Amino acid sequence: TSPDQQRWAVVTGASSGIGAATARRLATEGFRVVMGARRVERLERLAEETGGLAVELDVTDADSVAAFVERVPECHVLVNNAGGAKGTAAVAEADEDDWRWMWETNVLGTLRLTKALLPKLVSCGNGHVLTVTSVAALETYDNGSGYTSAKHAQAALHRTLRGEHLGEPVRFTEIAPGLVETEFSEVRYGGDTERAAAVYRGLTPLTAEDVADVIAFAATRPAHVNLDQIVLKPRDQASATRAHREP
Ligand code: 8X3
Repeated sequence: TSPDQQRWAVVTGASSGIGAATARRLATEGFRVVMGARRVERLERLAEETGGLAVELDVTDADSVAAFVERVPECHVLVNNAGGAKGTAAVAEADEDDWRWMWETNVLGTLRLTKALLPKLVSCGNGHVLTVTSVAALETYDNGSGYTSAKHAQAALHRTLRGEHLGEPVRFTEIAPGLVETEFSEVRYGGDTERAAAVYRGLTPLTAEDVADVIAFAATRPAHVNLDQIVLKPRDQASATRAHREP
């Protein structure tokens, strides 16, 4: 690929799970991938493997975002993947620090990266923002309000961009996965691996690669095709709270 044909992708939360799988997958599609995450040593391994760039990024920190964006030469695709859940308290027992972390990573993180990279996404002539939300952006459930509210807000921000940039050469795709087996549940349950494993017990969850496949598909459509919203769940999951599990 000649340098002027080289397409650049930015993936946040790229050190593990959906982010790492997406970085790998976009590299095989011919993108040069700038990978951002706090755990930079993991990124460096991935960068070596994919020929991409590993850059430390904390999406909750405006200075870190500014330094990260400085290192991004061009941006055709932005995958807003950084985020997650912490805690399972009812609203009546809500932990403000958990809420703040969820809103900072999922909502303000997406805002910061998108805002900083939009000029590059538009000026490249064929930009694409893919935001990984969740079925939690479409539904609410008991003991999940910190996360479902953050995902609803992140999705609202993402969907608003579709109208605000109408007429500009930039596409917007929301990816809303259900049960995907990653470090997600371990983080939600504060490192309780037993509890985390139980989330995926008795069914075949999606893998990070399943989601990366869908992201890559959306990102490789012709420039006039905008996949607005893709919801993907395991076959045995009907909604955020309803799954069929083998005993
Ligand atoms: C993760 C899916 O069902 O735990 O985003 O909200 S769920």
